[in-house]
Amino acid sequence: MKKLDCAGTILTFDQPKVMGILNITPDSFYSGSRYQNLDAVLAKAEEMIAAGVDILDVGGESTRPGANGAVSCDQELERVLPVVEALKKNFDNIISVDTSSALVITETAKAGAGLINDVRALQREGAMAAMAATDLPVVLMHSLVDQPEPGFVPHYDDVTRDVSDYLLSRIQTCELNGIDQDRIVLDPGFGGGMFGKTPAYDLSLLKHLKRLCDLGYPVLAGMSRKSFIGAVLDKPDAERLSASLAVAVMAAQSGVAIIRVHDVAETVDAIRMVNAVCMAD
Ligand code: YH5
Repeated sequence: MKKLDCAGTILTFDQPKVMGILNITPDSFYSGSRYQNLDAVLAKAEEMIAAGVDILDVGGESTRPGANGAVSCDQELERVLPVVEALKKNFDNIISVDTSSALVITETAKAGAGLINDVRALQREGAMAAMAATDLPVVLMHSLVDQPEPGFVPHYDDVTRDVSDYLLSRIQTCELNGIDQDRIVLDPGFGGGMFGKTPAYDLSLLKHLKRLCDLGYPVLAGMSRKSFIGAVLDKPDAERLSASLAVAVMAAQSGVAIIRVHDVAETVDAIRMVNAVCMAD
């Protein structure tokens, strides 16, 4: 059975765990005063916990298209650290930190984070060493691009194989740097242009997601409301919930360990239902 030790809390994956997206970037709901912002994040976290979330994913550097580019590590830490501290103080849930920065990894691990989620798979300067110095698990996500550039057209011969090969090579580098295999979570990095995929590649990755799960590591899938859903349905973010649940169910059936979503209550119900069927005779 795949499992993870998240700073003393053991996550088992008899059924997929739900990770709730707690966006704290200014382009989401930054409303002036830091306190107001912190209160809003805590209220959102409380709502997710009531809905059955397993992991709270805190992100300070917006990777969303149209965001104001890279923020400095200091700014990112300034945004993320108070949130991690407040979550730690108020709740018992596992806190995941969505970051690529060595400084943010080190400081949030000290503050009680249970998991580091890096869309750049520890490729930023110092991130690998900072990660090795903690005991925490890390999500290694595949991305072809460091900063999304409009007009970039990615190409893969076999997207699932190319993504697997990349992630396996990152695991090797982790091992050489003192990060054991039992701390690793893999993520194919759904997300259209942002992570160097087209909608067609995202669909193919989902169709063949079981191949990634069969590598033996816990796999995280982050598809909630993303652009490949928009491309299929021709609908804006706000109208992608039903389809997000459909792909979450498919990911669950493929054997993923963690599903990263905006809509926790709905996803928890969907996964519970999948699990009930899986447990039937
Ligand atoms: C991920 O897949 N994604 S940030 C655009 C959207 C909706 C959502 C157009 N961090 C991932 O969530 N971490 C992000 O609608 C992530 N895996 C992991 N591990 C982008 C995002 C989003 C972007």
